[in-house]
Amino acid sequence: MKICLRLICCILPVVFLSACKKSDSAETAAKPAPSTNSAPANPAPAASAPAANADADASAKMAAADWAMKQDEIKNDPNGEWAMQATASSTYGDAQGTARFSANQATGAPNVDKYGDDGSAWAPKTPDSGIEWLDLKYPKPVYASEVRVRESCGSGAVVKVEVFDEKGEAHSVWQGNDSTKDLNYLIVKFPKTAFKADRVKVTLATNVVPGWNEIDAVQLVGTDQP
Ligand SMILES: [Ca+2]
Repeated sequence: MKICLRLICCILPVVFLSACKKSDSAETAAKPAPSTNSAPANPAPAASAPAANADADASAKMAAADWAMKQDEIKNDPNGEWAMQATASSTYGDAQGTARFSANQATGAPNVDKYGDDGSAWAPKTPDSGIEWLDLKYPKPVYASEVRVRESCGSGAVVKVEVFDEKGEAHSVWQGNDSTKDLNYLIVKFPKTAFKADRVKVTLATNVVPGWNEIDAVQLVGTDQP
């Protein structure tokens, strides 16, 4: 199924893009919840519209620069850490270990450069069947204040983010409508936890965004001190 999609992608980029994109209905409904926001949008490649003028080119360049700056800032955030280990509800092709699309592809720093189907991200077994989750472990327990989920295909399907205390108890830090589009972060901010967390669970409803929903990386942000 996915191989078919890739073949189609080579021939018909338009078809491929629509498979990874949020549906129109979801897009219009998407309004960032007060406690979340996305990094500046990853601008789509400039369309070959002959009407494109210098102003449009300039603002597209500015938006692209803005996106790149934000991606770099997050990647190098001294208070951010990347997962060292992950498990998931399912994986594409039952990928194990560090195979393409395995849960472990969501560990470490982001390594997907382009929005679309990519084995350097985690993908669940099926594109649209419903609830799926990714459970990530971090090297250093921190008093957490933010989780950043880098979505790389079928963005917008995250419905819940939880962090775990040292006793293994889950604390929901966000639940709502994910407004992330294209290759970008769902940014979940919350009051700093009273406990140290070293585990994050991200839950998706893959049925809300048609096509494959993939996660490249998840960053936990926090400090040593409460
Ligand atoms: Ca990755």
